[in-house]
Amino acid sequence: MTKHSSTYQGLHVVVGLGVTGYSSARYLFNQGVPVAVTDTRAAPPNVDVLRQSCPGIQLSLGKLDESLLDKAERIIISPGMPLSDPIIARQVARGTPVIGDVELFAEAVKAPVIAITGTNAKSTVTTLVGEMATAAGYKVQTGGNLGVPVLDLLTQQPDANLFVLELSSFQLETTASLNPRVATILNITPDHLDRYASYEDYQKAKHRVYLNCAAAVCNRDDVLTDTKIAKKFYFTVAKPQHEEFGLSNENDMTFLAFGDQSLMPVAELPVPGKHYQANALAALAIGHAAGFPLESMLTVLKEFKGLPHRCQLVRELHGVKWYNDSKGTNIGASQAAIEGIGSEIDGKLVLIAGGIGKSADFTTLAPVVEKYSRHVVLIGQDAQKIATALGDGVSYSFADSMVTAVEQAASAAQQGDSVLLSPACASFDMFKNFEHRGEVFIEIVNRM
Ligand code: UMA
Repeated sequence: MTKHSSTYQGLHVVVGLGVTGYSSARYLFNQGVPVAVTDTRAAPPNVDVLRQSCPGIQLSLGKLDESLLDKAERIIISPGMPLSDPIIARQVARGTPVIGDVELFAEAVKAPVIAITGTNAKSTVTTLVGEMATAAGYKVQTGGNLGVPVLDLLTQQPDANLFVLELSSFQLETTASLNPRVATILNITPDHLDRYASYEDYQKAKHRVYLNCAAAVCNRDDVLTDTKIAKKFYFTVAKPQHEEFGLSNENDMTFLAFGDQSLMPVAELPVPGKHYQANALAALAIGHAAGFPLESMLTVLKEFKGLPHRCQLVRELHGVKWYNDSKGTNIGASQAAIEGIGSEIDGKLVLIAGGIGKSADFTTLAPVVEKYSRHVVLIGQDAQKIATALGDGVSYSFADSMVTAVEQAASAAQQGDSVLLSPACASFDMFKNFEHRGEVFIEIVNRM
């Protein structure tokens, strides 16, 4: 049986003072549990707000404080810190429990949880499912990797009767007792290979989402998402089998479908692209597994306009559409965006890509870039590496700032084309985060 957090009353050392570390420290402090924080950075975020909200809390900055960690009954590690860090690995070897904020949440939560992971589309699907839950009458809290840390969700609406959580592989590594009502892996493609020893290790971390779940939702088109859980639901972008969500064709029109029942034309979805149709089907399958009524889910799908930084139309200028897909932080995400938009326009794509490539193999992106793009403008730390991987079949140029990238894209684009910022990379070499990268792009595009 899982021990409740109240079983542990000794010192809890929080590692990291980002969004998660701050949330965890404050949560434990307010529970009256002894808590201290350590961070490798000399000046991490949230120092001032932590001191204000948790007066007297012990803070040890500039490196992980081993003597403090040695005294810990439990360590609460932030998702950005790998368990393989030698100092953390030593604590694990000593037998000190090392858990994440999601495990603390799991120990305290009373309401059912829907847990959503996947390499891509998890923010969009989590948001959709959250809105479907609201439409079905739940008092729902939606968050996790999406932005609001899970412990804040718990405290901000104590009478919530459902939680819809986006979980990253990093968070799942340190979570054991969430026992979700419904769990899903939407898709798995290579990502974070700078963090994991192998692609298989990354897959294993994702599969932890299914631990003790009551029902699983799997992607019929991606065998890596499948699991042996008995109660299982599927979605696919092919024709669905009995009790599956998929796409049907009637009179030259494509419909979202459930088994042999056509539900609504995809043309009524306000967000374009096949990749978004897969997201809509995944959300329907998750909602169905959770018992939401179909009609209210379809109403949500007809109204949902998509998330910012996710294939977001910024403007149309001189017959060229400009899209911000700054959330494309890995190859799978950008591939979906390039195919999704590229297959629907008459012209070609001009792609702006690059940043921190996280050791990914960019040769896998070459075929889709070659098929849909007229030109690629490369930015950031791994621009040269990406150029080499894309090969001779692709026209490309380098830009050392977003302003130059936009200028180069504008001169390459022809009427009927679309310019797509979908970097396939992390942003931290040039920007604070992917939101910042997207906002800078939007501002420059709107100034043209
Ligand atoms: N760090 C240090 N020293 C430390 C602790 C952290 O240098 O002692 C660094 C990490 O290496 C990392 C950065 O600080 O580069 C932030 O790490 P963090 O664990 O403090 O991150 P948080 O601010 O708590 O944000 C995390 C998620 N970020 C990561 O997992 C890297 C956020 O997801 C999430 O919204 C937030 O918790 C709330 O749950 C962002 C993300 O990029 C969007 N997620 C990755 C993804 O989606 O691919 C996993």
